[in-house]
Amino acid sequence: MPLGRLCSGRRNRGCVRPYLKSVGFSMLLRALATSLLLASSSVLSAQTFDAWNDFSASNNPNGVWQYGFRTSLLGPFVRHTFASGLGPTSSGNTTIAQWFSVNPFANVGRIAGSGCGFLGPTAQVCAGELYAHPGLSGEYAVLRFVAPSSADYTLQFAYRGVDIRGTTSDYAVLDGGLVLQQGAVVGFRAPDVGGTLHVTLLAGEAIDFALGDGGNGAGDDSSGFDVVVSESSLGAVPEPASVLLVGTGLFGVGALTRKRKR
Ligand SMILES: [Ca+2]
Repeated sequence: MPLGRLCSGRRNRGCVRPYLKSVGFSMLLRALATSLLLASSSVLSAQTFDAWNDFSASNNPNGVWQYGFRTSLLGPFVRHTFASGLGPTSSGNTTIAQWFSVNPFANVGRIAGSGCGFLGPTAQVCAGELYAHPGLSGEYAVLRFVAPSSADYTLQFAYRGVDIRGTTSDYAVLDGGLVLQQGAVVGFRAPDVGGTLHVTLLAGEAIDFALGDGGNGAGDDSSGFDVVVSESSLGAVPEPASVLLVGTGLFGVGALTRKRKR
């Protein structure tokens, strides 16, 4: 059949309607938009975990988080079993909730109030940052993230020294026995060190954010750090519901097309 003149909207007698117009272009757009909107809603619902916001001094494990230490950089992870709601204070303006073990200490915590205060005579800790100090015999204080599901994750982390005499510690991000990234944490509130990593984790797989003594002992090694983990939207595996919804939308397009052909 030879192509005829396309309908212009004014002279429609004997003309050929454009295909998309013929199946109801607005209906097509509506079906596609609905499918994409519903599919994207599952991506937007991907969870984000903020270690400071989520911190608990009563639960360990605490959801996706655990507080503990490694006996060495590649040593086994040991979960802390003792939490202190009130830590040592010297200036009287700081309370800290923290997990630690009597030996090697290796504490992980956060201040209970707002603003900044001193923990001990020289460690300044502020709301919004977690606090850690390495163990006394080379142990690493560890914040552990355990993947709640098999997915791609983005790890955002930053460390800074918070001892006014100048911290000399080091951080490492580990996936089991694999060091993903490490670096020195030195000085007092010098520019943050850290970064962003993208990883694929199986459900139950752990990432450790570890703080060590920098190789020169654990004196004055108080450090502040931030960790936020989020499921990556780009690499996220579509949820079955999303696939179903997209399929439903495409089915709707197909149904419109078939209806027109009859
Ligand atoms: Ca040190």
